[in-house]
Amino acid sequence: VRDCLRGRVYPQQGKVQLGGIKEYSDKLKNVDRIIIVACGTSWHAGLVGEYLIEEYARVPVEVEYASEFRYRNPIITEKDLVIAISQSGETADTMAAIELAKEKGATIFGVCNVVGASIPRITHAGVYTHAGPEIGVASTKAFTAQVTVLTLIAFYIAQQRGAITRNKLIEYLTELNEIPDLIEQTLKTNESVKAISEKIKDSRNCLFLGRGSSFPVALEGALKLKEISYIHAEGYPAAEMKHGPIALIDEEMPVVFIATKHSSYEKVISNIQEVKARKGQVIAIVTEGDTAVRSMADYVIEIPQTNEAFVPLIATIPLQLLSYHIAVMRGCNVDQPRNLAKSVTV
Ligand code: F1P
Repeated sequence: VRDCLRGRVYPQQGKVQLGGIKEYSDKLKNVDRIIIVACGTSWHAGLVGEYLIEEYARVPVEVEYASEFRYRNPIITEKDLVIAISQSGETADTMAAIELAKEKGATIFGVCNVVGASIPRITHAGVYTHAGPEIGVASTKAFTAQVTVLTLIAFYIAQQRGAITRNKLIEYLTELNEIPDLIEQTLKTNESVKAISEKIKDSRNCLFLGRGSSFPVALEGALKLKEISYIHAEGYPAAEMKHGPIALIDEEMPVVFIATKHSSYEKVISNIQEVKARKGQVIAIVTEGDTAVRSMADYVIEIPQTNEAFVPLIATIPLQLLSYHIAVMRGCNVDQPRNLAKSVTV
């Protein structure tokens, strides 16, 4: 994240600089709709981007699985801005989605980790995430870097459109600059996450729930667990639980909540009560010093207090650690999970 922010954020001046996309500042000022296309973890980063861009820049955003988008006949015009996100920059579905949108005249930005990969070569402009090489197949630091870049894009568009005051922007950018330190602090939860992993490592299923921009974090937590430990896991918006997944909850079911002290805190607490009433095991990611969730949950993982906009950057870390420890305890190869390829090029 530090590398990702370097040279891009000037808090004292209230400025965000994002290389190539600066040439499209007029387009960003007037854009009516943004379509984000991606696969897997990158798609989850795109969903976080949707929350942030809509919240701060007030531009409507649609987030599409590239693997589906490319095979339908989507309505795209030259007025649209398409943001393609890919760690590897080689994902065939994302490339096909880009070509389709390009044919229809849309402007395409890429958010990619590998300098000189295929996707940056077929987009009009873009931003490299500079997360460094992902050693394992499952995306981890690339996700954090993608979310960082999307956060900056949201602020940049908000700035171009005058949707955010200069003082507010300075405040956000100053806080964003502190995120690398907060992530380091969050990594200190490792031992307690390992102890929790020991308790739930033999589960057959696991549910991840969150609201707002913590919903994509829940999806990503579930995907990591599936990818590297082969436990069946589902991510849901917490409010959707009562529309189906609640039927699955019993004492065998660990339910991981992202329950930080932000806008939907009270509502998440009532979701936790619903799970406890059905004897589910609750593991909650909470804000440091929280007492209300602690008194209900079976296990809590504390993360530092931060602005709601930056919760996905921090809350994802303990979920990645949780999947990692569970996978190691189950004897799985965390770097090379079965059936998964680093980049899906067909
Ligand atoms: C997309 C992706 C990854 C996943 C796995 C398969 O890759 O779904 O998120 O972890 O590696 O591919 P990319 O387009 O972000 O490189």
